[in-house]
Amino acid sequence: MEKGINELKKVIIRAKRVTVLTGAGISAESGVPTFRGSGGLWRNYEVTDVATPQAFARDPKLIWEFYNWRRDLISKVTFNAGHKALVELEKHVNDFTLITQNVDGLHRQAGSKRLLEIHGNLWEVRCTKCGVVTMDRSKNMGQLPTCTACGGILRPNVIWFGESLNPDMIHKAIEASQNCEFMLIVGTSGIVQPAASLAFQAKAKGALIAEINIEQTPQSGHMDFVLTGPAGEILPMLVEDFN
Ligand code: BJW
Ligand code: ZN
Repeated sequence: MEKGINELKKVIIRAKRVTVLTGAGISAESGVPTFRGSGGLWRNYEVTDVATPQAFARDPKLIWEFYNWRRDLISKVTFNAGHKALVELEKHVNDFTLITQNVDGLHRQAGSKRLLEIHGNLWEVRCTKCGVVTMDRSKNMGQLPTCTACGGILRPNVIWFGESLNPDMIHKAIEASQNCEFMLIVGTSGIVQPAASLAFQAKAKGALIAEINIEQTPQSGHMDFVLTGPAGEILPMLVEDFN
């Protein structure tokens, strides 16, 4: 691992166009549970049971219970050394984009600016009737929150399975992936599309790609660098020579 890290540090210190893609693993050391792994995500539910428009249509109170649990949990945690290291990287690189699949808001809380939250934000709600989007940082939105403007049922403003990503957002993410010279993939299982394809789009355009994860993923074999370990330990090592 040591040799890999030192070579990677040389790539990063020289790179002018860098794109980073993060997933749930970067927030794991803050205490935010990841989606996949032993035990399921919440109670006995898998993410595919609670993060679909069909599940919300069937039982919106249950889905709000899940999101209220997430809101409460995330309100009690803070960003970690991994999030902070990416803020340092952003300061060092001319052309930098951070694409995150996470909805927890911890990258912004840490100070990241050039950020694309491609799966939305847990702290925003959207009216299912009039479409208005509002920020609401309540830890508990109640059983079935409604829109103050039209009375419609509110939903979390996040992207569920089967839903399209915001076209402008995914366009920018693809552009940042295709135009970078180096892409860093942190803490994602690399199975949810279209995010999972971004690393391959970068590589197809000639970028070097690197993965930081505590375990191997289906994408590991395609990486130019694989650094195995916690993001909160490895990311600070990558930026420790910046002044
Ligand atoms: C650590 C660590 C530490 C732990 N340090 N690492 C093409 C082919 C097949 C299917 C599709 C396709 N295109 C679209 C689909 C369907 C679907 C899809 O991808 N399904 C797959 C399951 C196959 N995609 C969609 O529906 C997307 N929409 C779309 O493409 O629209 C057009 C379309 C629709 C339908 C058909 C075709 C086209 C939308 C996807 C939305 C995903 N939404 C969620 C919920 C968001 C809201 C919320 O948070 O509540 O997003 S699901 C969930 O998964 C969440 C995550 O952002 C996402 C990715 O998960 P992530 O981040 O990778 O987390 P984990 O838990 O999986 O992995 C954590 C990793 O961290 C692990 O590897 C650990 O080892 C590691 N780790 N601790 C470093 N300390
Ligand atoms: Zn409304």
